[in-house]
Amino acid sequence: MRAIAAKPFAFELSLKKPALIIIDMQRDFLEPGGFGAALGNNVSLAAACIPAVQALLNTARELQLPIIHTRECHKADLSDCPPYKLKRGSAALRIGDAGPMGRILIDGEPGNAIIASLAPMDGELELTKPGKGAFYNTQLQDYLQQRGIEDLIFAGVTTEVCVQTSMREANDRGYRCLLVEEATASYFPEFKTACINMLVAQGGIVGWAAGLAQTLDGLQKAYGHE
Ligand code: TIU
Repeated sequence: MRAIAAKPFAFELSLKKPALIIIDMQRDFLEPGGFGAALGNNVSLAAACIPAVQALLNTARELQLPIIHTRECHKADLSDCPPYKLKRGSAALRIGDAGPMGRILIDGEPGNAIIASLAPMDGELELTKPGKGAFYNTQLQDYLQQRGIEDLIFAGVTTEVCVQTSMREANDRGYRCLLVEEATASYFPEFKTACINMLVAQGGIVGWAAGLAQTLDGLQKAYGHE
């Protein structure tokens, strides 16, 4: 069987390749001085997943899977940022304020870039999103439908915020979703564990979760040496 060993049961791989969607591996969330740190978090906890995301990305490139990278960001005039979102977090450093890596969470600023080791390559979609979910106010649904993509493999940060929101949005739109456990991280390890348990509970109410080794093995067996 072409499948990835996963929870709550095997994730079958069809002839149509799944897309890899990497959520918000941007400096804002992974390096000191960005939005994640401004919210009071220890960003090294999120950065711990970088090597696993790299391994997944390398395999997806080798096997020519469609690849999508998202960035959470707002327009320079903040017209796409809800007032409540602006007011939350630390008063000292809010969205749009000047920080050590440029204006916090603003499209095009140095801190908003995807980290160099995971930088998108030609042919990969780099998707800006104003919300936590990757479908809200973006062209993602059109992009996936135009290519007939039915299955999504998720990685990125943070597990219980942007990754979970995007996975739930995708599940409601009919995509089968697999989250790769080592390739996602949270500032709160206990939230990551609870989130994965929630997603796969009740027979996979939102989707599947699998280890990195199982995912790479399943993908190689299904799509390698074609
Ligand atoms: N704060 C937090 O955990 N996450 C976010 O604000 N955005 C994403 O998850 N990308």
